[in-house]
Amino acid sequence: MSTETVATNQESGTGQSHRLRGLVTLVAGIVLAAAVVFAITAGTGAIWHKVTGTTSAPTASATVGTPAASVVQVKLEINAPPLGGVKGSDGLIHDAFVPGTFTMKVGTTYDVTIYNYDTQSHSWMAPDFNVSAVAPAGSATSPTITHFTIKPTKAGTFQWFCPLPCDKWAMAHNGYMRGYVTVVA
Ligand SMILES: [Cu+2]
Repeated sequence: MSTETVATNQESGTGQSHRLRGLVTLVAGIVLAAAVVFAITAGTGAIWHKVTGTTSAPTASATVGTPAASVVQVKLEINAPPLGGVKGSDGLIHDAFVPGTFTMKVGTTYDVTIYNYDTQSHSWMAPDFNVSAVAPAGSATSPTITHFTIKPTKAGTFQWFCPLPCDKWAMAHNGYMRGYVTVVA
């Protein structure tokens, strides 16, 4: 707005003073904007520090009466190099989640991470755990990373499978595009 005023007054005799006033307004505006940005940044920084301090407090969960829950990390790899899959009983390399079968404990929280090295997407679906996690297509050098959480509530053997059309043989064989999770008490 101030720049326009400067431009229209440039031809008249008072152009110089208007121009100066416009400049002063502009500089003042910049200084004010910088001060606001600084204030916001400083404020955010202070809040961030506060939150970090609170969450890292080791006694935080104990104060609310719940036992400190440990989260177990589980890594699943699809077609990881160098093989790019798992050899089947037919002698061919097939699409596979590795591991395809594993054991979990009732009440424990598992943070599962899927690394997909395949150039097509796959999915880890287990209705018993209410999980349907799609792992988007990646590559041998740059796998996609997908997270999901499981907290088993009852013991038993539960099937998981990849519902996306992929390697037909693998989809029909446990340990490849389907498998079991054994939950123990
Ligand atoms: Cu699949």
